[in-house]
Amino acid sequence: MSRLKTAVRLKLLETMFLSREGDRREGILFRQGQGWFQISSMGHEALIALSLHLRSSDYLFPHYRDRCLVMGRGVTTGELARVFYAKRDSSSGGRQLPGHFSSRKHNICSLGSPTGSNLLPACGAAWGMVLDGKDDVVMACVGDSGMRQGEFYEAYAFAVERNLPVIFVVEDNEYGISTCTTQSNPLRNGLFDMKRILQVNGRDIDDLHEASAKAIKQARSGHGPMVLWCELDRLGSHSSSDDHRIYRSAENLELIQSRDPVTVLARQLIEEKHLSEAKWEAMQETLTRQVEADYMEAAASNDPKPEDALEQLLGEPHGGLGDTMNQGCSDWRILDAVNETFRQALDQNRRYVFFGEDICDPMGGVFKLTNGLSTKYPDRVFNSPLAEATIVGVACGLAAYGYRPVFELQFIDLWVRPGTSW
Ligand SMILES: Cc1ncc(C[n+]2csc(CCOP(=O)(O)OP(=O)(O)O)c2C)c(N)n1
Repeated sequence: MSRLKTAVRLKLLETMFLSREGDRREGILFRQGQGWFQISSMGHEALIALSLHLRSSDYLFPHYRDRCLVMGRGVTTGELARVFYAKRDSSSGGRQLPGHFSSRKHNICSLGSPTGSNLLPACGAAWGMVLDGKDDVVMACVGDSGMRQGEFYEAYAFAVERNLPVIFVVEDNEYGISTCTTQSNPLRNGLFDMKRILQVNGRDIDDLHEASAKAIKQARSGHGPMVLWCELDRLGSHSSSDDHRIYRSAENLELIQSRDPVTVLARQLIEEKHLSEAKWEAMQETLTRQVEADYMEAAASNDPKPEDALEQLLGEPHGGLGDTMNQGCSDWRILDAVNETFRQALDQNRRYVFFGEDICDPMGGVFKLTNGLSTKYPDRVFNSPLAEATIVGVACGLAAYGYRPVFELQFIDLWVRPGTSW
């Protein structure tokens, strides 16, 4: 395995410590009754090395333990502190939980609370890159427990089917809150085509750097998705609402502390004489003071205002279709008007993409709404797999990336309402 240059290792150590200290500071503040929730990334810091091969035009759909990875993309402690306090001038204007990282500037898309729900939108963004003919990539991260959600398998299947430039990063810390995942781990259960999996020591920046180089190169060069399976440790409790001493043994806690990636990297650098004990002490002291100052400044900044509540919800409306919409014939059925609207949209704006079950010709949709469209616009009208989560999730990602997805759910009334008889 090749080693990163010393200057890079020192820089990564600095950011890893900053991330660790930010987590520690938030833990203290939470216990003091400041802030509403905290989820720590302690133990996941070495994942910052995954950012080294990413370009600024690539996209990241992070896991909630990726504080250090998003810092590797350029997010600062001050910004994260404002997210912790849900301040007005934070990435979501105070709407999102801490840990639901986002940054428009750095192409970091926020996750929702349902685990695994960031993966299909990640595929949507990756599809947008392919439609644009770009060689950018998407990195989409998930926990080892969250990746048992159906969304992971739908996302993986869609990415393979369409050869999408996605690197799925599984952050395998062996736990989903209190449940040990060793029995349910699909990698150990032999579920994957191993050609697409790279197993990585997720505690080691060099291993992560090397493996991500391979995965990103494959995705960037049009060979489809890869899964980076990173083994690492969750050093703290699941969240501020949990105490992992209830379900983890003292021996296990001692073991994971002994391989703490921040301490291990600092010790390596000291042993190799690239860092002295005194410098490491001084670095920790300076960074700790810096983090404290960032949180004090964030605490004093403005809270969101009630009148901001409706801001950031909708994008700019795109140009309308104009008067031509009124030129239909009096004998048109509603579906003829819808079909004509779709045709004009595709005609006038290359950002429109259609996707749904059976929407292509010769079927043209089970209700014929999309009749004729795939014949005229084969590069923007596609049949989807029979997978509604894929349709909705990919639409979200493609829209966030800047397309105008018109995605059809064939039937919405498949579920019987309580009290309704068949
Ligand atoms: C769909 C859904 N079910 C349950 C939860 C509650 N929940 C939040 S995190 C979590 C465990 C996730 O573990 P893992 O994916 O391994 O990530 P880790 O916390 O270990 O980093 C659970 C059960 C949720 N947020 N969403």
